[in-house]
Amino acid sequence: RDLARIEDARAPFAQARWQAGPLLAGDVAGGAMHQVINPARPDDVVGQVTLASGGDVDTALAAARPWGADAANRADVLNRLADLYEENFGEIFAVVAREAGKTPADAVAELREAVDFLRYYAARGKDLSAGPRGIFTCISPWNFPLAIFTGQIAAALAAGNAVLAKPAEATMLTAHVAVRLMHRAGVPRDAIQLLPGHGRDVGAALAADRRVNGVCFTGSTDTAQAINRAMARHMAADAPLIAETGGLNAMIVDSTALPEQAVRDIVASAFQSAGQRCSALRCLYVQHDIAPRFLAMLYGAMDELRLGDPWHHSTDVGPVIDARAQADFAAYIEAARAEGRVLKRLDAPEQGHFIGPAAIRVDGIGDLTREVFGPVLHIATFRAEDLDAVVDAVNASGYGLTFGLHTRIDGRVEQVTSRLRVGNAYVNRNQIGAVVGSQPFGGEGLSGTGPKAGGPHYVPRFARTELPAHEIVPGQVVDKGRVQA
Ligand code: UN1
Repeated sequence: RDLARIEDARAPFAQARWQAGPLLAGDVAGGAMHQVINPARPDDVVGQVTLASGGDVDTALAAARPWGADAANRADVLNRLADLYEENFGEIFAVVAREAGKTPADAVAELREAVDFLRYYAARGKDLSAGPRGIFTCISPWNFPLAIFTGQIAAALAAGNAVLAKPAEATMLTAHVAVRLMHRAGVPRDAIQLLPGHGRDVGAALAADRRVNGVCFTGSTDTAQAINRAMARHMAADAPLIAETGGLNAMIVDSTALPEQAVRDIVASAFQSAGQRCSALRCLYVQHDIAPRFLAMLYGAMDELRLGDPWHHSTDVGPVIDARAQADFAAYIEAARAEGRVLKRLDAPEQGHFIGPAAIRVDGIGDLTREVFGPVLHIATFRAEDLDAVVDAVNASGYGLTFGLHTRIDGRVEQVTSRLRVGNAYVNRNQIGAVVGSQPFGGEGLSGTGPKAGGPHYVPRFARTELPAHEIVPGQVVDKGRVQA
């Protein structure tokens, strides 16, 4: 019955061509046109986007106004938006499938997470005593074009800020659908403005502008560092960069693990969403004495994966995001093949930007020189006496996002997690799909600045910092937490 409902709701959008562009509280000048093609089907034109010009960035900055409504009103509007997302699931499932290559399972997760963010941050916004910072720039990734896009904006809005949203270049249509629903829910047009465009133009201009009071970013570690440098130019000591970045995520499977469960969780962690999650498993450590049998089971499970058009309900693994990603992974896997390190590789459909999920042998996580953001799993083995050294190697990567451990020895959980520096460690389950509210998500080191998304400390970071009473000096005027000389 649910499938029939999804089919009916999606059907009107199977051939739709979305038109998108800047949504500003002022006149749009507009720049170049950009055509959006389905990454699974080169003949499917999904829509067209008018990119924001430099003039549009200025218009947006000049027009932006923090959301004057009180926190309870803002929360009502964000909750209404959550309802609108749920009511419009047909259009949302269609646009994320055709623009971002999301399978039905991924589309469901995407919508659920977006709705959870809205309701959770709406509630946290009501607990705030401090006022908004002012204008927030939100720069979001293509791999969660609705959930992370919405989560960043919802947190900034819940605290009362004005938002300038710069969606990922690959998923500007989804962003446009979302912002139209934000307007319908009652978010004022000067509190949420959409600036689709190239990061190096629009994103860089927004991050470097001194009228911007904070930046929220999810994406690569390199880009986060560039944003940080751009913000440093105007020395806005109090303008936060809230960044969630890359990961080189490991999982350890010891010889006491339940093999069926571990295999299922590895396949989900490494290959769901075609491996295009910052939380995805990149480097698996299997205890050496179980490795031959265990890995045979894993490769058998990989053979069951169905690659194909994410529009179909039978598809497990969709395409990667674009031709560049596809060529990059193909070259990466080919280099490993030339060295005799490919352990397993699935065939991929010829049409569309597909990469067959692959397993590649490595000695350890130290062999990974970069985050490979696709369906490529690296596999190493370890001996029981080297467990601490494995954890040290994971820490030495400098990243610290997710980690998985499969074991039935209680003491081992403590042994591993007490040394480990990661944001999210999971035991005897998969390591993707953190749940808003109960499993706040974020990394350590090169993986992010914190606070964790979907956790209690996130929304307060978008509000002004309250000064403790002893820092308030008689003779100064205190206005909602900000001290003016
Ligand atoms: C990302 O992939 O950019 O837990 C972060 C998860 C998601 C990851 C989102 N919250 O799988």
